[in-house]
Amino acid sequence: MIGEKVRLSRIMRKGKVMLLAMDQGIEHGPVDFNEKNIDPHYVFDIAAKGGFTGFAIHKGIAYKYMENYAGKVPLVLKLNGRTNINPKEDVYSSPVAAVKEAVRLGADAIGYTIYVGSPMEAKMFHEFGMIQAEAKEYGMPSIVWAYPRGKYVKNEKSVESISYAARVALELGADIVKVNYTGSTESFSQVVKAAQGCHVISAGGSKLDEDAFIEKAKEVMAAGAVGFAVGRNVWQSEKPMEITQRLKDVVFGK
Ligand code: FBP
Repeated sequence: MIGEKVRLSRIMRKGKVMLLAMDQGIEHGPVDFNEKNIDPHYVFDIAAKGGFTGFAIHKGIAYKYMENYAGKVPLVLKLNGRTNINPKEDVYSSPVAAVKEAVRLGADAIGYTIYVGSPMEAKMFHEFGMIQAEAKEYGMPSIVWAYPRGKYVKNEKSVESISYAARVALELGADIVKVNYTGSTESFSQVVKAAQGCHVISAGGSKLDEDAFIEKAKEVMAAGAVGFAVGRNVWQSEKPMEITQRLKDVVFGK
């Protein structure tokens, strides 16, 4: 569908993706923020001036701040969310926004988290299925944050469980799947293989030493992934524009 292609071309530059994520306020709480980055303007500025191919946020932030940044960075609207106060055993992310709101806010993609293997998986599959069908009607691409998580998942970091989650995203119709890195190029290429054409991007994860983060980025790209959805490693950095440039060099090539 033409709308989907047009929107995807804004999220994907030269076939690569570099999203800045700031949904941690719901997912982890304000504990992730400091004096500077607690202000959404600060992080929006990094997204816009840093040339990110998208900014992944919840609707409350989008309604209050997006008008200042429209045309400067594409919007990826997260349509579900959860806090980490709830038990991990039957982890569930609830729909919190509608596809129509994403359209109204001028989003170029929707983001949706699915906890593969959770006892609540069936509900999340159903809700995503309905939401994604509606997104398709608007020509809106979808990016699935696919996490193996919940009491039936033996090891949420194993290559097997992350490959399974990536495959689930393909089968559910996601255009892009965001997974946690498996720790080596060799193992991550198995994840990319499992996803078969559903473009794989890696999470940034908790803040690393900056050289170590760039090494990780090189391994991710060498595995055939198309980029990142990164948050804390950028906006928790003392020099966010510098780490952004280094990451850009890895993702898009110098
Ligand atoms: P980070 O780069 O900060 O890890 O952000 C990526 C992300 O997917 C966020 O979009 C999301 O809030 C968070 O990670 C989820 O983390 P967790 O695995 O702790 O639930």
